[in-house]
Amino acid sequence: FLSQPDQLGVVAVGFSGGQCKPGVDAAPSALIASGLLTQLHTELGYNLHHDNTVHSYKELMPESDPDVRGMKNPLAVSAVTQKLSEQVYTHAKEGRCVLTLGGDHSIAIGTVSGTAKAIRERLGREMAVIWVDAHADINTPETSESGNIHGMPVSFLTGLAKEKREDIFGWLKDEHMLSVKKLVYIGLRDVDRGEKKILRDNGICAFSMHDIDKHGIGRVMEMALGYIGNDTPIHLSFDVDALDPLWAPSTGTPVRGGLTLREGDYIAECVHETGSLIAVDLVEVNPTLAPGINDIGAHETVRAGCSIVRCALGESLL
Ligand code: B3U
Ligand code: MN
Ligand code: MN
Repeated sequence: FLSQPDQLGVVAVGFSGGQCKPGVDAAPSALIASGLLTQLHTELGYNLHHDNTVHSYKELMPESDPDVRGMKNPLAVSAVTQKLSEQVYTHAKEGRCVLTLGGDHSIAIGTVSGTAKAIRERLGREMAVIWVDAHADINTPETSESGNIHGMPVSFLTGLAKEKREDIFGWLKDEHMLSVKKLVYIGLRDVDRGEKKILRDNGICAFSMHDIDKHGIGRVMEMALGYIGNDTPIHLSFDVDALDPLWAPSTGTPVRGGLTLREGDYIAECVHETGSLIAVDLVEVNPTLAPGINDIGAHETVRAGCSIVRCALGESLL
């Protein structure tokens, strides 16, 4: 095991500033209220290290936060992710697997940078990231059409986008970085033109929904894990919009033609089976975007998110 097998660091991040729709900040409370952390403790046997706080990082919010290079809320996203990076680092440095409940996907700037640094220091290794998402989230500020930073985290984490200002991701140093060679996407189906060029130019390993239809999820996971290689620490960053809106409708940018919940669970199970999992992010659950009567869409989405997390942490082991 690359982390202590029964110790879990938990960070709950109620942050929505990486995109424009309010409500993703309510996800951690909804996931916790549905019993996720209790189950991880009582059913899966984890010793949880959690401050029992859903962080909103209000104290970090700037009074004014004008666009920079087209990015929306750049100061807020930078400050929150910098703080989160330290929180995640502290858990990972102790050898704990780290579960982060988001929040929109911009928070991965904090989670991935935090684990990357800890794994370098603790194991002298470069980790890999499996990014499960309908979107590639690899826009640079210049290629982005929306200006939403949740569509850019991978470009900042890999150094494809850079900003000198310390207060706008300039705090990301070499030790926080992820190699483009250690990144694998699964579930892509809504990738911007500029992003497709970035994926091609950098030879980034990506399995789209087309690939999953063609080969099946079993073969795709063999190829994805084969690409990463044995014994490489893995950070799983799971955007709930990778799932088809049938299973996860309550999310900011649903895209039809996605993973079944069973396929999502299978991805998480395969990553667990490697024994190399060092962190899991679950992001983009938005319980306030709830189609259907009695918020059924929100309940389904929260249930789906909980299922993915439990699978990644070993629920399906016999
Ligand atoms: N690629 C688009 C849309 C998007 C990215 N991530 C989500 N949506 N969830 C963008 O805004 O960069
Ligand atoms: Mn995403
Ligand atoms: Mn997405």
